Amino acid sequence: GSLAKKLDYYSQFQPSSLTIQQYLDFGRIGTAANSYTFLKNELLVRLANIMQEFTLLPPKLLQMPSSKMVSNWYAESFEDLLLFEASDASPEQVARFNDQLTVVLKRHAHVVETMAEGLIELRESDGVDIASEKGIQYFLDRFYINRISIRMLQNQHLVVFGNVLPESPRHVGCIDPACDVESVVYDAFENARFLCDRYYLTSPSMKLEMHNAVEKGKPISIVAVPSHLYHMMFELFKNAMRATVEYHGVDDDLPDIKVYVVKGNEDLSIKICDRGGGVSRTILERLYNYMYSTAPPPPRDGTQAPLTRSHIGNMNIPLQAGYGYGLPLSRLYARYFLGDLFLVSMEGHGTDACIYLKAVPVEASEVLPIYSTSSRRNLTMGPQVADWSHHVPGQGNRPAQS
Ligand code: W6P
Repeated sequence: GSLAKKLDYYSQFQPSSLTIQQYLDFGRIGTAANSYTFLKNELLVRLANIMQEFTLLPPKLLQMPSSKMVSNWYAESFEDLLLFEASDASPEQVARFNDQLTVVLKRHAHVVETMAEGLIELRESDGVDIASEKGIQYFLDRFYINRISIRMLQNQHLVVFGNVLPESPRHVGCIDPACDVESVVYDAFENARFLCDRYYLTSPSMKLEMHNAVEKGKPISIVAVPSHLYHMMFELFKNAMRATVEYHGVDDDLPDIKVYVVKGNEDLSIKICDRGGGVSRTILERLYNYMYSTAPPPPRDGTQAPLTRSHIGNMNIPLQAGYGYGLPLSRLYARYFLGDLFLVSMEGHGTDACIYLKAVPVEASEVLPIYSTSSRRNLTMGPQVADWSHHVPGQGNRPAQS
């Protein structure tokens, strides 16, 4: 139909990555009409690029009711925005567009939870093979970073040119041009600590060291989206606290969580070190795996005894959906503007979580998935023949495959 034609058309274009500096400039000196003209096209391009990848998911997953719901939301929003394709940038059109954006934002509010339901439905209907799992992992990283970027565009437009209020007079949309990293760290720590105290009746303390290597002795501030930074820090603190309390026990003295924040010429680096016993590399890998981390949220009515394994593992339940996507999503928030998030763990000792962010606003550029032959291959690749050999317990020598 015509929707398929429009999808094909818009997915031929690569999304235009913006730097955080461009977002700032646009928020400061741009006009509503220009923003509207850019956005109505760019949103269609970003939606089309990811909708094409959606269709390449394993058919079994696409048949699940929840996946169908999500896919329908994208189709609806794409169609809603197509209505503005040919319209001019008059104040009336811009106002209508803003109302439509508000509808779209609301429609997509629960995409993450709903996709997680889809994965549960898939797992319950029958097992998931390794190849599908790899494709799903690859897709979800791209899908969620695409979603972060689309919501960023919509939010910026609505705060700067619509009637959504900014967090403070300093903010440009959801960007803080002078984000005080120390206060975000304390805020995230205090809120994680509140949850930890409620669950365990104890919590570790934090030792924070700040080092501004660029302007010695000055507070560290960067151009950033504070909510993204908060999300990452809160998640890492919850994990570090849980590991610390579980490893040492609620009755023992707990080792501090040590945090280092360093601003260099290129990078803002944050390291969060716990002595919570660490995890093996096998388990470390699973922490980023959507399939592995997808569990139905436990009931909230208190029918289960407190402090069972599942409850301990879900200190985050009161504040979020509880699907355990905190870590993979945090890594996407870091990567979104060319940063990164790593975990380095020593089993038997503890874990270091490192976040890197671009300290220079013109270098912090959006990382966006592009629909291409290469993404199609990654999504649809069948099981690959091993090109490294190692012993697999329970399997003898295997005949060489071609
Ligand atoms: C752990 C596991 C983990 C994940 C993320 C951050 C900190 C930690 N500590 O033991």
